[in-house]
Amino acid sequence: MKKSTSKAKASVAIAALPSTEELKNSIIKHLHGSLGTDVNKASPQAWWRATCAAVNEYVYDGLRNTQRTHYLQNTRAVHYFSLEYLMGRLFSNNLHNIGVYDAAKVALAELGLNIADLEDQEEDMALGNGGLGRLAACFIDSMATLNFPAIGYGIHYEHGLFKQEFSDGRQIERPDSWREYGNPWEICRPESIQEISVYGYVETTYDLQGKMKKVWHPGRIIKGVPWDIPVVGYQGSSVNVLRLWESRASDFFNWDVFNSGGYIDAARQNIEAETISKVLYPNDETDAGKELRLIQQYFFCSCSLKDIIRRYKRANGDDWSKFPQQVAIQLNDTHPAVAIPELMRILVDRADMGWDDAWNICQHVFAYTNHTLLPEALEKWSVRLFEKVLPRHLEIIYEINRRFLVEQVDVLWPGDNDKKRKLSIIEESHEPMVRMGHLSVVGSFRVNGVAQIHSELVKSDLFPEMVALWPDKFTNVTNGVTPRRWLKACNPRLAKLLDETIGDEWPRDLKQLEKFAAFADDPAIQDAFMAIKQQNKADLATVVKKLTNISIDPHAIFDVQIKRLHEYKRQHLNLLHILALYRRILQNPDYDMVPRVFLFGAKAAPGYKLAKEIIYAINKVAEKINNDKRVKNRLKVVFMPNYRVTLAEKMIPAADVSEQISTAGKEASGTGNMKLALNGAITVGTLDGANIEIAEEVGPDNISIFGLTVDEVKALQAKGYHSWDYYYQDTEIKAILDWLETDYFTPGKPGELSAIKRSLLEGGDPYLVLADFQSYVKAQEKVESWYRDQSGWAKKAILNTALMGKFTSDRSIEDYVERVWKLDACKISQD
Ligand code: 9GP
Repeated sequence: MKKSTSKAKASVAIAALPSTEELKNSIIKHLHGSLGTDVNKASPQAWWRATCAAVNEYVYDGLRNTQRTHYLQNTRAVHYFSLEYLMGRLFSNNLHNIGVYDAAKVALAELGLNIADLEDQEEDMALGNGGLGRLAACFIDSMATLNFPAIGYGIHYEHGLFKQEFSDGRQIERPDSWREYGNPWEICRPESIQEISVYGYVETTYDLQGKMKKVWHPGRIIKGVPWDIPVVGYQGSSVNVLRLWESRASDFFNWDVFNSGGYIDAARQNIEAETISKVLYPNDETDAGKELRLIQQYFFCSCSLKDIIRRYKRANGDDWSKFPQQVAIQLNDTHPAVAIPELMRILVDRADMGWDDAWNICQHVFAYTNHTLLPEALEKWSVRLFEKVLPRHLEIIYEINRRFLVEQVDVLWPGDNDKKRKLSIIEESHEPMVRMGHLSVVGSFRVNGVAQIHSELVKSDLFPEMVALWPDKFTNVTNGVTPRRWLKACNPRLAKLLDETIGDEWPRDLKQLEKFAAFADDPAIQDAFMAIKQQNKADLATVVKKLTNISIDPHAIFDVQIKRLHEYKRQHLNLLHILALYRRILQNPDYDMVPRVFLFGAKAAPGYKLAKEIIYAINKVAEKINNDKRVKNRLKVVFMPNYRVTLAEKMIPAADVSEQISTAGKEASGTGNMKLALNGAITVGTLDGANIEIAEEVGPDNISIFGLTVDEVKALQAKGYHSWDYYYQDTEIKAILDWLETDYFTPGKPGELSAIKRSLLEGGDPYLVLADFQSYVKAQEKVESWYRDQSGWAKKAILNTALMGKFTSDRSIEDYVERVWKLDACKISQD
């Protein structure tokens, strides 16, 4: 047995890695000493926990070294404020990143255990909805890997994203209790508890010199308890922290009520306080518009700011002048925008700083990432609600706005009231609203979109006047994904082939993949690549059978669409294409097509009716097609239940075709598109989000592009789009939509699937599904013709993997560092 006793390299936080033997001993030590059980009776859970504990010995070593080095060097750090982190499982990720996965696999095997069974013991940490939350998870991985001092801040939700089940094809939501029995990766830090205030009223007072002072008398105080999750950089680089706040009732407040005889009241307030971190809002790309959501946002921002200030003061005392040099705060969408008035409040009301100095600090600390142009996702809070929950903050926002309108807007556009109305942070509608997007732009020194085209649209369509005011404020950082999780860990067969052909540096330097392009025509590599895909597909077929009882043929094309369910993502366009193929097969029993399995994975926001109808329709169509003997297995349709990170890790390595079919201009970037192409899937996609940049990288021969461009979409909508014309002029479209209205797919219940037709016709087809339909069908035919030539396909797939180097989240983070954060990497020294 090869002993892995490798000593750490420079800037590696973990001093020495364990050998297989040492790991084995440590696992048994923890089984006895931490779990209180024994080898002969330990459950898989106990083994998993003991292994986590053994690994944590090294993780904590790295954590200590990282924190000590950052403290001693008083480093500038970035603080990533995000309401969502879609972490998935941490077991294999941490093992891979530390570099002990293989040793642990052997150690466990020698103990009679299969590492994959242990991996299955872990619940997904699903503290996010979709792309935005998963991006945050990739980013903290990259920041640690690249040795950037960084902390992720968020909420320690008791329940993450709901679990999805299907009942007769309909989505049912079940609570997700990811840490019901504790989570071995987190550390509670009661020594860093913070208290925050909400509700109440503001009193105006004057000191002896006649200076006005605002005093906020809060109505409630809530305690924030921090839980730290170590974020292990690849190959034992820095071990950073993700700090998540759990809400509890303040002891002080509680005792007060309790002592005055209000036991029931105290208990109720306890429950109310704990409700704040109870659940993640399951809305994706929609404004939840709930009081609790605003309190969640404020709760985690306030706790995090106080935590940052505590750390800053420990190193710098009361001298605020260095604050902007030491602290950068990245706002992940507008969700944490309330941090801007909160920092102003702390500086002006608590630290007695003048407004101008305080504002100057804010404007050098905050940066804002916009992740969407969808109007329904641009948060607005009613002034009424703000006043109730955060009365002092509303006053501060008014003052920020007043100065902005007078000192900036009126100077550039004197007397132009239309401009003022458009740019005001307060929207003067019948119900006045606080525009969090405007607040974020005004209060930040940098604003970025998440793909080139999206960043352009942020400037041209969303904030053109803000660009006129501050042209240098706006920039782009194209998203990326961590290749550690999304290739090395989830596709070990392909990772091994890459190691053997181009060396093993690629997980840390993804541009190395380019070397793999030289093998695209090599028959031996083509065979090896296709054999790996085939094995991955066979593995997925087993998973599909287990989860859905549907048998699929691993030799068919695996065509995958995995993402949240939303009209703009157009899962229903995919469905119309499936129906077109089915209809062709029924009309022509000998219809010649390469067998194809359409695989979906998607959750719909519980309140999003049409999205749920689309899930139902796909499930019903699937049921019919999968059981129709006339199809002769040319078509299969599978909707995987409970799509989540862990399922993505199984689907992505097995995909042949990647569906990225949003209406141009609607998908800000996408990141699933990157993961799938990285694993050798060919994209069928529109010129939207990062698809455009993927097309530039892989070249037109290796991607199947279709549909209207952003400009064409705008032109069509300006001219007037009439979806009925497509219905009447295209017999295939008409037949399919009419088919959905019959009871063919829902025997005895005609009209059950008619919601899609209604939205496409009476509803005006807001996402231009019918306009893009025929172009989509052609793009699919092109892909099919490519697949018929297996060697040609292998070449395209290899080139997809080889040319995706740009899309590592390491590159995104380096772009943030250069364009926004101006951070230095910090070499970690050991004890
Ligand atoms: O919809 C975008 C998606 O395109 C992008 O890849 C992701 C990460 O930047 O953010 C999504 N936006 C949201 O989830 C809400 O703004």
